[in-house]
Amino acid sequence: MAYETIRSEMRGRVGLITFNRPKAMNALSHLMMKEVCKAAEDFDADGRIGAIVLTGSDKAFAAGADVKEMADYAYSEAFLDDVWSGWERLTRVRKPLIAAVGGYALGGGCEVALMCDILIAAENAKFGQPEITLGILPGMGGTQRLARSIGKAKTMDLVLTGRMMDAKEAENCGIVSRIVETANLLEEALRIAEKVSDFSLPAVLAAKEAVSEAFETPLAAGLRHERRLFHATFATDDQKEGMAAFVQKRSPQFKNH
Ligand code: CO8
Repeated sequence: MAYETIRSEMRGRVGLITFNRPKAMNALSHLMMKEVCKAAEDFDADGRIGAIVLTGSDKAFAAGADVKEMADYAYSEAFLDDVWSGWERLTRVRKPLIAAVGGYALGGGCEVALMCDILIAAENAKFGQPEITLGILPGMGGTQRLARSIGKAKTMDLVLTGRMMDAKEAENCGIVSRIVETANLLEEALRIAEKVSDFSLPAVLAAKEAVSEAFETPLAAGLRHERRLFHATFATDDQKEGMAAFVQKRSPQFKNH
C-alpha cells in the first residue's frame, strides 16, 4: 500500500515503519497517525511478521504533533474530534513494537516512542515534552506514561520546564532500553527485532501482554494473570519444542503454535 507520510516495508520477519516528513522534522500530522496505525495493524495481522520497528531519520524520530496543523484548533474541535486519541491504536498492537529513536523525540514524538515496548536510542537522541512552551500540556500520555516509568520528580521537571534530556539521561532514568552509535541505529533495532521474531510468537505475545499488564493492575492481579499465561504456554507445541531443543542441545524450530 502506498503511503504519503511514512514508508512501510518488510525486512525479513520484521515490519519496518519509517516516518517520512523530513521537511517538518517528522511532525505527526493526522494523516501520519492514520497511516502509522494502519501499517502497524497490517503487520500485526500478518503471520509472516514477528516484530515491528518504528523509526524516523537521524535528525528526528518525530518533533511532536504538527503544530501548524493544530495551531488554529478551537476547543470544540479538539474535544469533539478527539483526533489525537487515535494514536492509542498503537497500544493495542499485540506484536512487539520497537522504537528506534535518532535525533529529536519531542512532545507527541516522545509519547509515541513511550507507547513502544523496547526503545533503542541513538547517541544523538533527545527526548522532551516541550508542550508547556506552546501554552499546552502533553496530551497523549506524556504525563501518565512518563510518571509511571520515571517517577514524579523527573516527569515534573520535563513537563514543567520543557527541557530536553539526552540519550544517557533517558537510559539512566529507565525509558531507553539501549543506546547505540547513531550510524548503527536502524541496523541494531532490526537485529533486535529479528531476534524477537525468531522466538515462539504465542510466547512473545503473552510475554508482552504480561509486562504491559504491570502498568495497569495491582500486583496480585498482575501476578495471577502472569501465572495463567505461563500455564497456557504448556498447551503449545513451541513449549515442547523449546524444551526438547534445550535438552538435546540444538536450536529450537518454533512453529508459532
Ligand atoms: N510541527 C510542525 N512543524 C515542525 C515541528 C512540529 N512539531 N517541528 C519542526 N517543524 C518544522 C519547522 O517549522 C521547520 O519548518 P520550516 O522550515 O517550514 O520553517 C522545520 O520543521 C525544521 O525545523 P527547525 O527549523 O525548527 O529546525 P531546528 O533544527 O532549528 O529545530 C526542533 C528543531 C528543536 C525540533 C524545533 O523544530 C522544535 O522545537 N520543534 C517543535 C517541537 C515541539 O514543540 N513539539 C511539541 C509539539 S506539541 C505536541 O506534540 C502535543 C502532543 C499532543 C498529542 C498529539 C499526538 C500526536
